[in-house]
Amino acid sequence: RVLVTGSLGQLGTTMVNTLRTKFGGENVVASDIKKPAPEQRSGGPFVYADVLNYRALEQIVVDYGIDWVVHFSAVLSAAGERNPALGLSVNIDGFRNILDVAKNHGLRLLSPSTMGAFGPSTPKDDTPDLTVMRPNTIYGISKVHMELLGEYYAEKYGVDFRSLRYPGIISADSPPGGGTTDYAVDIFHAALKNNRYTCFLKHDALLPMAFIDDCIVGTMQLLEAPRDVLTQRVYNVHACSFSPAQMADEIRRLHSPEFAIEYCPDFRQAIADTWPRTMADHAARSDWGWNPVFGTADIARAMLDKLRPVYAAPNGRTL
Ligand code: VAH
Repeated sequence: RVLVTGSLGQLGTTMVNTLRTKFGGENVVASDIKKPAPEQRSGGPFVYADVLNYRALEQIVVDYGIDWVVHFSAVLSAAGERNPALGLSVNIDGFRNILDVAKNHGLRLLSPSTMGAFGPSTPKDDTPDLTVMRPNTIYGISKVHMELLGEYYAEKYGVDFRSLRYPGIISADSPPGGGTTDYAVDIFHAALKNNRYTCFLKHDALLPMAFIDDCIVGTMQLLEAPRDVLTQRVYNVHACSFSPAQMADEIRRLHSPEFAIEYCPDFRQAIADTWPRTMADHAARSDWGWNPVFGTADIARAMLDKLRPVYAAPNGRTL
């Protein structure tokens, strides 16, 4: 049985559906601290789980006979700069609770990391798995802590800890919350709604990105990989890199030549400035088969195709 924390978030929503299709609804326990919409309640168990409460987590693991945990609860980069105390408690204290539950109950633990774990002194092109890691955001600092503590528990207590450093993830099914890469989702909603977008990053802020389908396939691959094929515990994953201006060009090509974008960079540009432009992910490819298929144009097409019907509907959803 699998427990997913943060199951109502951008990644959790899709991951729960994928896990349920594969393992059966009852075998995937979705959890969050928010109240699920009715459709998010169907398909299998949903429980309240505050990652800051060790006992409550332990109770879920015992009651449901959990074997694997996919830990998606986190305060993302922009949200962490707005509220550092919250970032520290969820990303550091919450992770420690999850790790202790994994240790005490023999769980496999997949807890994603991020390109945000790199910092201003990290080489920006083809950033390797092993390199300088001195991030200057609460998010990055807490994710480096997560990687190191996970590795420590793996060495010392034999916890089956696995992690992958995601690029920005783009999806149409569930909104991202509080990230620096969120513009790459917002831009499609704005294009379809108003045919114009004000971007909080600069036109040339080139960042690694991946489409949700590739992200979930890869996460499942790492989750299910036999332990002995993994030569490391934390893997870079990269699919494509683009800037806001390049994505705006794709939208003009695929949606409307009149699409207008203006740039009003805010504090999130300073975060983006510290992240890689591209990441090297050879180990993920050779160890467990990471093989993303969506490039920049494919992502643009997929997002427009998925969101067009939403905005064509009389009560099109608003951003
Ligand atoms: C953020 N999307 O922007 C997240 C992320 C790769 C970056 O982890 O904070």
